[in-house]
Amino acid sequence: MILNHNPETILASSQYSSELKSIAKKVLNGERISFDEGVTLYKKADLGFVGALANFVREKKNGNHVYFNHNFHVEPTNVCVYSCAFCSYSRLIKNREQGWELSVEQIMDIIKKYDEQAVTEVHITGGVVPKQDLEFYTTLFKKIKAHRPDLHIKALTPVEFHYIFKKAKVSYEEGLKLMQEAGLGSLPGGGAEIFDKTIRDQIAGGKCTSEEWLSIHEIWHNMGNQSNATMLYGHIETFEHRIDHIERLRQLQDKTKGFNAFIPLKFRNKENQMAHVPEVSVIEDLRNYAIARIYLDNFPHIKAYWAMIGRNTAQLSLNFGADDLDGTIDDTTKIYSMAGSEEQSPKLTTQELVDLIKAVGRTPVQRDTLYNVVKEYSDNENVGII
Ligand code: V47
Ligand code: SF4
Repeated sequence: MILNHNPETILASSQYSSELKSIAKKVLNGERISFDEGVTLYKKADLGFVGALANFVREKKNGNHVYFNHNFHVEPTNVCVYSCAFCSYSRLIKNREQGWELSVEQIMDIIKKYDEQAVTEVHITGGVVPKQDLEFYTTLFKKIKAHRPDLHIKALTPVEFHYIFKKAKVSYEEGLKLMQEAGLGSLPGGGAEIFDKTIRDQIAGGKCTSEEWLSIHEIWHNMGNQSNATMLYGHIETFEHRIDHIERLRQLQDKTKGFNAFIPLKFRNKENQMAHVPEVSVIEDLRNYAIARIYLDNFPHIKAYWAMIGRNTAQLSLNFGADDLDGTIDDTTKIYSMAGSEEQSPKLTTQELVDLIKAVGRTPVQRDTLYNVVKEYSDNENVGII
């Protein structure tokens, strides 16, 4: 395996087949690779090969920059009407006494805790319960905006929207418009899991379909807004299913250009119904970031969500296609610690994020949710007080 970020080395090497080299030539010429070529990368290309190509694409798109933001999460409930097999976090509605269900006032108390802090984004998502309906969320968003107009609300996934809008008997268009008017700024990428129906039915049966997930993002984009997209990988899916997933995202992005970041989410197997399924290796995580970077030629950013993958692998991923680490988080999410992530209390200071990025020779850039630059940390510059 060649671990060298000069992609020309790959073309010159006798180690790689002509099939792989023809894919490399396409990537280096800025041409799009096909579904079958994507599958070939997963099946036949080693980490050195996909890493060099992904780094080439990443530097063409984002130079040496690594983005992060100042954010925190609110998880309004961990009770859920669904019971996805991979979820370690939710408590079924019949066991709701084991979970939490926050009121609008309790959430506002969390928001107010950040009054003196320079956070730019609140990320709100969690389980699905009847009480947290359209009225609940529009009231919440209005209150957050009245209290702190500059705080960007990145909230709810199509899983939640589909349930909420159906219950309120409004169309996706009407519902999203009401959410936007109340203060919703953008959509996070959750709930996508894996789009293939047979796998989705097995691991996330009953919640919104892949078509519904894509349709909600399309409508949101057509309203002039932006969002992210995730893929839950490393469980019972095949490489073909992963390419099918990112192919559907690439097609929608061609139409709308509304996605900012693609976020691969590694399946973590602690205390869920799929605990018998082993987790994939770090090598596979890095290959997956790299192939996503190569395939999704129309996505501006690939995010390595450090709270899920761990800060060490996230740092490594910065040389394998990823250019975004998400944010400071401030120990406000339980989804991954409960699923077995090495980050049991996810919290990084600005200085820690900056150091982590500089240690691999990249330039840290603090961004807002929509990737406007807040501050670039050039060499030897102190972070100062945040
Ligand atoms: O949809 C749940 C995943 C997602 C497990 O848009 C699991 O910026 C692995 O979407 N193993 C929610 N994954 C989190 C999410 C997200 C996170 C960070 C940033 C953004 C963004 C979005 O978490 C769920 C599901 O796919 N998940 N359980 C698990 N055991
Ligand atoms: Fe509910 Fe989301 Fe967990 Fe599925 S992944 S059970 S929808 S909280």
